[in-house]
Amino acid sequence: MDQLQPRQPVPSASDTLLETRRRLLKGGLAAAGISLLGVPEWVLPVMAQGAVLVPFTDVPADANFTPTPDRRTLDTRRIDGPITPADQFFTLQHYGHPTVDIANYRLTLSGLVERPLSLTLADVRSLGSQDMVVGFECSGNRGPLQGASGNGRWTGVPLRTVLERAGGLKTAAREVVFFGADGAEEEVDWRGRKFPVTVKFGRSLSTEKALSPEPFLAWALNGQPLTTHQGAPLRLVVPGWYGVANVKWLMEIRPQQERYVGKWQAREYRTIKGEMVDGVMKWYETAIEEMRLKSWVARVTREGTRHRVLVVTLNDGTPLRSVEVKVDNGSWQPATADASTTEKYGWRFYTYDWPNPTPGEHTLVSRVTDANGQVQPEPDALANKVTFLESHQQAPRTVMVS
Ligand SMILES: Nc1nc2c(c(=O)[nH]1)N[C@H]1C(S)=C(S)[C@@H](COP(=O)(O)O)O[C@H]1N2
Ligand SMILES: [Mo]
Repeated sequence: MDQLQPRQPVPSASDTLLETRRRLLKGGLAAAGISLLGVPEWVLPVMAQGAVLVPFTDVPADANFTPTPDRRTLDTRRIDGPITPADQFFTLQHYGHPTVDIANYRLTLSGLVERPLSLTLADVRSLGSQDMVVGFECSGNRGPLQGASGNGRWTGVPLRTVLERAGGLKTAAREVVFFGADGAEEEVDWRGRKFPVTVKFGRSLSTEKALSPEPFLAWALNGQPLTTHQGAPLRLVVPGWYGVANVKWLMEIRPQQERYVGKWQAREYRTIKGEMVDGVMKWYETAIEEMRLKSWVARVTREGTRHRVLVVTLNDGTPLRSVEVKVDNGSWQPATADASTTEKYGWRFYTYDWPNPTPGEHTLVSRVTDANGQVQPEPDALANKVTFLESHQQAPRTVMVS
């Protein structure tokens, strides 16, 4: 998996991030994409009238968010409400967009179901319909912009209802595997030999998770049919889990007895982390499942002399106890929960009113604590996590107050 950062305009030797930062520090705001009035041109229409963005110095003001077919990240400084519009929802996939014949679409239930069958989209939709607000991020999402994250209202049917339609699972089933329409011919390594295999994007859930009430098959986002980007016509959504679980262009559901160890389950998406056990460093390799407790500073706005910090959180659905913000070397200050974001599996917004910041550069960081007393790790607490997935540590940001 490659970098999930926004694509910057190709930098010339003199136009690096550091350079932008230096220009900002020198007060050359126009050069950094700020208009003469001191108002960034990309001020949010949705921010309170007269509110302006306080520029971050850890990303260029004119960072380029032009999407490619395989990568679209959200400019999180422009978040304008709890629901991410479908055309701004981050998207990524590993084999490009497959061609799915929507008119003749069939979802196949194979393997250890009592009655193997295939369903049209209308069949699936006839099983029932419910809405759920679910936010998720790619497990590769990380700072400073955290753009591989989104929050939407999904419409679909519980997975277990669909499994029941196939007569339920045979008792031997231990996992349920989900395959997308996308894939490729690949050389799969095994003991130093390579085998040509047609690989489909696949992920599995334990039968216990698959039969739990939450996972569902979705055909709509924010009231509109899924677009190709979002996995039309049908995708899996596993609330509280990292994005990789949410198999798009879903074609086949296959309960099986064996552990599924396909590439996107067992190899590409895993965390390798060292932990000291009795004074000895031990290495653990784990799968990517529930989202870890995370918060991040999305933006700072100024309205008159009033400065406000917006913090966004995501986790596995455990209720939250508090969110706090720290400025420079100050003490942690409580942030206020936004009443518009109370969904269990959705983004939660918190705001912190920053009293009288002095002109100049400041560092801001947020931390979230859940109802079990679990605290978001310190910025350097995950140093022994050598793969960048699950980067949920506190993420300091720098802003320039004028
Ligand atoms: N079929 C298929 N589903 C997929 C993927 C993929 O490559 N193929 N990528 C996964 C990953 S890694 C992420 S982060 C999410 C992204 O979902 P989105 O594009 O709707 O934001 O889709 C997941 N589902
Ligand atoms: Mo991902």
